[in-house]
Amino acid sequence: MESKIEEVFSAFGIEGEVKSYKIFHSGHINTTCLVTIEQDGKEKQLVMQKINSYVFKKPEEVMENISNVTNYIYAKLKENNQPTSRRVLRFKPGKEKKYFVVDSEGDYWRVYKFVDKSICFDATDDLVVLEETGKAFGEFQTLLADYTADSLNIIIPHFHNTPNRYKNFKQTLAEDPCDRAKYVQEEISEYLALEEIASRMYKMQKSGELPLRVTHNDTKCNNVLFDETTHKHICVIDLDTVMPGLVGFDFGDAMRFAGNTCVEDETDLSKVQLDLTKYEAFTKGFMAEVGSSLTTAEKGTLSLGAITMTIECGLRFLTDYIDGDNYFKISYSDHNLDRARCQLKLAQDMIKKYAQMQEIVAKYDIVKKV
Ligand code: GN1
Ligand code: MG
Repeated sequence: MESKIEEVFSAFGIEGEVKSYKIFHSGHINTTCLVTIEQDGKEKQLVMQKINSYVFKKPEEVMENISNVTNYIYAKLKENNQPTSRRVLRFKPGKEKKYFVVDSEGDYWRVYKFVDKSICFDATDDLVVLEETGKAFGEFQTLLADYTADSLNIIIPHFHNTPNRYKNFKQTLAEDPCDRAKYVQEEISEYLALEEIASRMYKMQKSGELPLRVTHNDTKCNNVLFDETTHKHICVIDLDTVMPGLVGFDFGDAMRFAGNTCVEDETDLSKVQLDLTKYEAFTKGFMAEVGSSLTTAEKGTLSLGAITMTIECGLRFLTDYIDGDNYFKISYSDHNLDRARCQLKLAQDMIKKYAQMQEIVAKYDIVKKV
């Protein structure tokens, strides 16, 4: 890694002596490294990331979206007389004002300033942190409300097109390249039984019942930075998949990840369920930021968004398991299968708790209460 840091930093024209580095392991896609350098006697921290080219076929388009969106948020904060420091990621421009460099092996790298005194949570039981997470993703929506969604590059076509995810799943199953389908017959039929419910929101969008907005599309709680002392949210990170999408999917993916009583790859399924107190805390924060600008249909499908995202993500894990683990990084051989089983259990529990989830959303529907 040392020589790669030297190579990438020199391509970016970053001067100074590399003091130390630390590799982060929480993301499933990109390789992320925190680098401490000394510049003019002062220590400075930078985050260096290799963009996964299996997942992101056009890294230059990823960086075009990210630089445009972060520059837009920066300008918006200024316009609203809000502080800009730490509130949005700032990427280093490389040559020709492109926000990446390509190394000798053809890999794409980006670098941004580490947000000082920030932390992120891979999981949390702290309801205040969950409410702050809701605020962070709600605020992200609000800041980008006037951004022209059509101008964004479509980074991964059909990313949250659940019917298409089912189509890919069935194709992979038919090919069964690693002869693994025989081990997961039960999971396969349980996921197939959920196809109709998981496809509802996509159909509602297609028929014009749900609008497309600029969405984050990967709203895991570890994609929010918090102040290390106050635990207030600072900004949203991991902007790779910012694209037009459904607000219910941003809400829902957040609850898939942070509303679970367990981690995403919990193997003791008796522990896996939706924690309604976590769901309520997140909903409170999210609705306070963005609730008043959502349509009735959008508010009415936030809970369904959580069910949809949980099924879809689990199905993607199962597809990748059957395909031979090409997409998500894994730490052991059945990792994707464990993730898929955990999501299935969570989705089934959400379906049972649907009425309570809807009541919680209604409780924080500000417009209705006025
Ligand atoms: C991936 O990059 P990371 O780990 O934040 C994935 C998401 C999944 C998530 C599941 C580009 O996110 O869609 O929901 O794993 N990102 C991409 O943990 O596929
Ligand atoms: Mg990501």
